[in-house]
Amino acid sequence: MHTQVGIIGAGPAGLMLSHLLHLEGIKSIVLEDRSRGYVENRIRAGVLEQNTVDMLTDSGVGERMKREGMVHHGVELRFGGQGHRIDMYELTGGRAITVYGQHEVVKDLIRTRLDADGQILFEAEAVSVHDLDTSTPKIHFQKDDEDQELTCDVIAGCDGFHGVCRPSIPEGVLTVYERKYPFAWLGILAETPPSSEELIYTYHERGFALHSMRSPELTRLYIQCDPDDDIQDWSDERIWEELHTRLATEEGWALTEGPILEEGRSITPMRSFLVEPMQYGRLFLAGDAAHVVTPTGAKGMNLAVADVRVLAQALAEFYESGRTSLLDRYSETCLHRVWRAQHFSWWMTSMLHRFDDEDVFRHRLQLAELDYVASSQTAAATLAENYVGLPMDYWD
Ligand code: RFL
Ligand code: PHB
Repeated sequence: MHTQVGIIGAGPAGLMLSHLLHLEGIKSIVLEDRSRGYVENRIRAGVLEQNTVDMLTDSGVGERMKREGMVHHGVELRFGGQGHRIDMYELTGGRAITVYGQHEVVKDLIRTRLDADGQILFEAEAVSVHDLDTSTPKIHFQKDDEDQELTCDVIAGCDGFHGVCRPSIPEGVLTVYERKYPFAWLGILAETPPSSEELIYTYHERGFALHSMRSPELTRLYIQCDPDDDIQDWSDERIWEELHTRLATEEGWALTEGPILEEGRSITPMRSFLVEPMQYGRLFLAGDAAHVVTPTGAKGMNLAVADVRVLAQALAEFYESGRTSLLDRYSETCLHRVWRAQHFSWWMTSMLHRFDDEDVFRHRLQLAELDYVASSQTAAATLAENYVGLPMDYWD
């Protein structure tokens, strides 16, 4: 089997890349370990920054998002029993976020690729990658219990944090940056209308809580928990009690409860992770395969699609003229944005989570910082412009 670009992974990065390449007349095959049903129902991110919305719209896959996505102009910071609205729209000269589930983006991209006769092989596990430093790299994969080989000009490693591509790069090539945090997020999806029109990021003595949503009927909620917690130990009653306590306000804000859906229940450890460079020979890493940010900044999926936009443009130049100037700069170009997002995500995480109960000084510093962001236009503008996403040409 042969194609121009062999893509491993049908998450937002791999699917968007395949779609953008198709628009440039470049052929690709996507190999995905899981079934179509699995990737289309995997509940993950929900916040699209303006760049992502623009990219989906401009490339012709934004129609359902425009109809069903919820445009938010503001976000709330809640601490000390009080809410403080950050008017992102006003502070950024008219930029906003759109709340639309990652799995909905994945569904839209899969349908668009298949309608255009694109090749996505589901339940095809890439086992190993070979000849990365030659002009004919190869992917060995298994489908229907058979070993198969895909040869290509370029491999795009869009296979997420646990994929096969990054570990295949020879030792000594990559510099790894990593930070683990002493907490995790317990996430749930509840069948109940959101209790607020906008997202609420809460800092409470008992830990972080986030009120988000997926639709007018579905609420997405997260609470900070211990990374070693067993999900079985979190009964529905305990989850709701903790959410009520952390999200409570002095004015008596009410959180509406509803049945918790099994598919949305998860515990996610917090980590910041990044490798440099994001390339080795003809292998290019994109999205979570190259970097993971803490979810507090809502940047992971947005970075994944920003990476592949850079990669698609570089590959377009390569196939049109044989030049590799953009491909050679791929990693450097992406890493400006990735490091900015790493910092923003780390900052939001540091400001909004309970670290050490004994460290009262740190707790007071966090409150002082929140107070500053909530009351200073300048500080609020920093949060707003990062949250809605810096424009794609910001570093040009
Ligand atoms: P993905 O989505 O992990 O896709 C990788 C795909 O590769 C497949 N795969 C393989 N296929 C074939 N052969 C192999 N050997 C393979 N190994 C792996 C996998 O099955 C999978 O389908 O990576 P991608 O495309 O880079 O996308 C990254 C995003 O998924 C991720 O960054 C976001 O979900 C992070 N994230 C958030 N990002 C946002 O932008 N906004 C948010 O609001 C947001 N909230 C979140 C989040 C992630 C969370 N969790 C669960 C980690 C909230 C949470 C709780
Ligand atoms: C979500 O809705 O899943 C979500 C929203 C904001 C975040 C993280 C996750 O920062």
